[in-house]
Amino acid sequence: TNKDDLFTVSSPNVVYTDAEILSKYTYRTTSVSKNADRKYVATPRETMYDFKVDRKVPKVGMMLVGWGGNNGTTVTAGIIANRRGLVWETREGPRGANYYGSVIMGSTMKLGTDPETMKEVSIPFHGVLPMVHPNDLVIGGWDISRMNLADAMDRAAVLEPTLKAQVKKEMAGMVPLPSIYYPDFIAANQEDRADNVVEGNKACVAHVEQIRKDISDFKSKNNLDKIIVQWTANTERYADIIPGVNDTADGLLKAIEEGHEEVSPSTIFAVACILDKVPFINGSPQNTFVPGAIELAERHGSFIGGDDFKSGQTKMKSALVDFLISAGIKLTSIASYNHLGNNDGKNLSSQKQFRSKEISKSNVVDDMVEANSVLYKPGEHPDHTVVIKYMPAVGDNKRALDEYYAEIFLGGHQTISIFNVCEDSLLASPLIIDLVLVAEMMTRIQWRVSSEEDKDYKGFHSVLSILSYMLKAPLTPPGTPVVNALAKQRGALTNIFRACVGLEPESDMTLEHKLF
Ligand code: NAI
Ligand code: DG6
Repeated sequence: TNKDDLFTVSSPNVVYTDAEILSKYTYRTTSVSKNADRKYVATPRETMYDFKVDRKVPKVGMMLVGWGGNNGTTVTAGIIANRRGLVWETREGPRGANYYGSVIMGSTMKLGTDPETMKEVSIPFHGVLPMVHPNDLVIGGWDISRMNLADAMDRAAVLEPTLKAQVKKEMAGMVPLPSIYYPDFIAANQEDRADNVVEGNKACVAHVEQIRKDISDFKSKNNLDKIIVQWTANTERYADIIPGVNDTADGLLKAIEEGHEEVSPSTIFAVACILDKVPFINGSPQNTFVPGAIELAERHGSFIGGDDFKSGQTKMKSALVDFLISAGIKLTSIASYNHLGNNDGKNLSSQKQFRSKEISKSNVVDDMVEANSVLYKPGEHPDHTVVIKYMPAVGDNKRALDEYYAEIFLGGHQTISIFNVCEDSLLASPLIIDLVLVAEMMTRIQWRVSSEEDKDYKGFHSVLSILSYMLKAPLTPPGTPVVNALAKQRGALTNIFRACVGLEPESDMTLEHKLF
């Protein structure tokens, strides 16, 4: 075994070599159909898979689109602070760098139970598979604003001055690459930032090629094994889906060649990454992944993931609604208000960009409602309103107010009111890290059906729905359902990682504590 391994699995189904972890894993599901009497028939099914995990942790570059924004500067300063183990004074005393808010770096997973003490043994999530450490990420990226990262960090007004002072010198040397800017896609109020743009204001092949070149230059300059690109730039408006333009891979490539105006900058970045098999994740709500982009990713076997970081209000919603509806309580309305004063809020004060966010924030309870046919008739939904207001004075300190109104036993009512206040970018930055770490890990996991041993191993589907926990409107492989419920999303992440080392899904049955 490797000296960095926190544990090994002792099982005939798991083999460790210097280069790989090989496991045989039996996946058990229940297939449901209806019989002639229209009654459900549930049939247990099982498939044995071979998983192969590449143990060599690569040197990875994280390239952010929108690097000079609040998230981009905050995550960069945060990683530098962690790498250097910084401590800084605040009015509440000294504070040190940490990765709080990152599932991978800040949470644990139950490995199993110690039969002697009967207690659970948990290990850091980061230790389950051989993952990249965020301190080792080499960071770069693009922004339509030329400001260096130290000044951009001041502009963001998120971090303590005593922390900023310690990272300032290093960040002053970081300057975003020029980016592509099609003014129609983001709010008009962003125009004064755009002083760092590649020539041309609509899609073209030269833009795709420029991004590919930027990525490959960054990779070779920093001697990297792999790059992951993430969109944390402004929320764009939705692109119209036009037959022949962006509904197929070939149509999209042709539309770029012909300079069609309905191809967004984020889709250009996605296409550039897809063509080079560089994983691309969209942290904003717009429909970057038009059907043509998804088809292109499938064609090239490239990883994509999105959409829109699920940081505060929506994360709470996907946990709370899951709890209410699973408790048999009939949620009848959700009113979600936000006000914030950062540049994201300014951009979202424009109607078309707000609309992208309204969509991603609104569709997050559908699966939970649909699954409960006791409480809701087909097509019945709780009322759901999302309001976002730009309030410059509160800066990045977003306020999110939510009222959940529900019907309880015998016609009674329950009202739950939540007031959530915190720096938005301090919630989003750890998600940016998790998305990179998990997406990278997925590039080193391969599988095949055990009974088809003569076949080659292959990667997971191009659309990385395993990233759903971190995202408001999870993109899933075409035709597969979206899961919004937070616990289920975490279960998928946890249990896929466990399967890769031949461990059963995390089970809370604890029969060992009940049957003796
Ligand atoms: P921000 O406005 O501070 O940063 C965005 C950056 O993108 C700006 O520096 C801007 O100059 C740059 N930009 C705009 N168009 C660009 C392009 N075509 N190419 C390169 N750079 C471009 O916003 P913030 O707060 O960092 O958020 C970034 C995105 O993440 C927004 O879309 C936001 O809605 C989304 N998001 C943020 C969350 C949070 O909690 N902070 C959570 C969920 C999503
Ligand atoms: C206003 O809601 C601004 C948005 O960009 C959000 O702050 C961001 O999408 C995070 O949303 P949530 O719902 O995950 O807190």
